[in-house]
Amino acid sequence: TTTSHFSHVESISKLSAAGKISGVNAVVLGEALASEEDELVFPNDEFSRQALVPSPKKYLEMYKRSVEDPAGFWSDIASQFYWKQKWGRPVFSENFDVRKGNVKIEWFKGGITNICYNCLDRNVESGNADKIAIYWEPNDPGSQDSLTYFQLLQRVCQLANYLKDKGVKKGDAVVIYLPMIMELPIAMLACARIGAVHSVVFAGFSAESLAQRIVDCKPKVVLTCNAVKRGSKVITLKEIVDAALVESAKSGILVDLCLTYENKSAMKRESTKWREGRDVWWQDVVPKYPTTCEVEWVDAEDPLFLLYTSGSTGKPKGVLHTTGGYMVYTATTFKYAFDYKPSDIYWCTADCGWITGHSYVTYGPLLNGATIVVFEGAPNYPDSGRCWDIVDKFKVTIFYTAPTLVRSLMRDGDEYVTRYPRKSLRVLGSVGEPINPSAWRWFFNVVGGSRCPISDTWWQTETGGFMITPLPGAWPQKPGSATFPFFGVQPVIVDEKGAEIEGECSGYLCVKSSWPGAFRTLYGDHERYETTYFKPFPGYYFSGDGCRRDKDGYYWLTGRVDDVINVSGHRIGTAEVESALVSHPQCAEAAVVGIEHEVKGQGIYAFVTLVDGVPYSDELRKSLIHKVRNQIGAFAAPDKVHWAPGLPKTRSGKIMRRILRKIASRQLNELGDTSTLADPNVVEQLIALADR
Ligand code: 6R9
Repeated sequence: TTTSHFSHVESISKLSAAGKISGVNAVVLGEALASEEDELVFPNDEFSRQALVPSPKKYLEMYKRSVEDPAGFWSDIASQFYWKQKWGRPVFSENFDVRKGNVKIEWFKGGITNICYNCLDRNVESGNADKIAIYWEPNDPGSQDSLTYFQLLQRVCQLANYLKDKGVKKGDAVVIYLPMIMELPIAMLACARIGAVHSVVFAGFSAESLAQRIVDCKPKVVLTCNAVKRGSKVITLKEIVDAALVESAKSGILVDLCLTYENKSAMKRESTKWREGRDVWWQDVVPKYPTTCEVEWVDAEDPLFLLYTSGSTGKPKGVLHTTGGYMVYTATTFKYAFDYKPSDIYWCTADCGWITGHSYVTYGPLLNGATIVVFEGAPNYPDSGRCWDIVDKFKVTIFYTAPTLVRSLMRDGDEYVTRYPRKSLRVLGSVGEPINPSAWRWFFNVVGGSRCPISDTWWQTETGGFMITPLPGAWPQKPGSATFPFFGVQPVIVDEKGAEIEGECSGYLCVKSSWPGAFRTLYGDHERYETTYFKPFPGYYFSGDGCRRDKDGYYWLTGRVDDVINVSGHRIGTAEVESALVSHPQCAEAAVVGIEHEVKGQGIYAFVTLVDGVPYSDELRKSLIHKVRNQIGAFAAPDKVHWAPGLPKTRSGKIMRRILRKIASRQLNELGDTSTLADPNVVEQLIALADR
């Protein structure tokens, strides 16, 4: 039955009937309340009146239909896009239950379309040809660039033609290793246009991580640039690609084309290391190609992209998204969760190397014909006011970012914000990790001038788009809560045994039944897909997150329950960091746990056991950290290395992370029962070495 999924809806209706959701202007009730769950922030009337979903009642209507008649609800929306051929029947089919056979999800199967066509050609033809698609802000302030929808289409077509000419065909993989320059969304769209499967690798990943991904997806081409400036640093990306290609060749994967964009402001081509025959300058070849390019029409279930993400084992997972469902889902979630209107100027600070940059820098907004801002640099360069300088410069109306940035700007002080008027802002967004109530209030009061609703969007690489999110203006918010499910999403909270719990409760967050944006498999490893996501709680998709539902039905995400750490909104598997550490010749064993971190949300705390006879030193500590930077990327560098002559293990040899977490957070009187350890003395020893 679906009745339990409406309990949250009934509860907002009750609040509304009690007159609580009406003409009250936005206020933060604040500290005097007994619990943070009682703090309600009301939308102001003026905002609600113009909102796409102006009331709980409207949401209730739409939500009910979306779960009672998903096929009808989603086909109505899908019909607004261009389909060369309409999808068949059924609109979707799924097996979500591993006990009944292989997990399988399909939406709009038989429908023939192209997401690039829907992002660009469709908007150009409907009168938006001269509308700005992308404003580009470089690392160094003072200049800018932009492309209209028509110009963007032309650039995309030129690259698509080039790739086709070089033999890239439908279904081929293309690896993109680029910073936030316009060529990054251009590259994604060009792949989509010709049916190639892009795999964007965040340009903060090391050569080894890049090589690992290249070996897994075997691309025909790698697209990169020579270098990028981030803040005052120059990062030579091409050299990282060179090293990665040497590495992947060792596994027999040879890439014979590396298209390199000359990012002049960071580095001139003369200083770039070059491999004749393999490397080609983008600017020398791409502009010579025609500015129109026929679309490769694909099935709704043909793959669109692969994006690698961390799991609880060392090997990253290639999350695979297909075309039709992803298109419909990202466009719809973008529109409603940000109350998008054609006059908006939208800026998402995420990098296209992560899922947020796929769904909500590129596809979702462009499908809506939105004007987006793409920013190359660092948010605190030249100073902590940079974001608000950009907001004022482009008159940004919707600003979507991560709690880690909010907390770091909050620490730098209000003056950096209040120096700028920020009058254009009307909606704020948050993603990547739970936003703590105090950061929420600062974001709301100081950045948003107490007038902009905050969409705290809970979702994952795997979900493709928003799952639990506020709809601005529809209902009161609670600082720190992602509020209620998006249309078509049926979250459930289950206990350890996998039984659904109703009403006010805490447990594991799962989802019942599919939604169009769901990932369809892990590339080349459908078994791991089933084991990781569908076997833990049969009948459901398991998110890996813990969650609480309060008395009013609001959802509060409480963080990962697996061996994944969330550092500044980046997902890092403890096993990946451990394997990087033990690849250091002087490290015998490593155990990594997450600790609370004021700005990053979580920090990385590594316990290391050295090879017999090797003394622990400051130099060795640095070289261990260096190893992780080299193997994964700077963002995964441990914040603290703790020398551990021995690790707390059970008699069967399993490391007891629970104890390590307590030692790492110095909660030494909460160590619990240590009597089952093979050697209980190691705990005392670790405590004694804590501050070495
Ligand atoms: C979109 C994205 C997914 C994990 C997810 C959860 C955490 C993301 C959140 C949030 C609380 C939010 N997460 N958004 N937790 N509130 N609004 O970040 O994807 O990189 O795959 O990470 O991030 O733990 O499971 P991804």
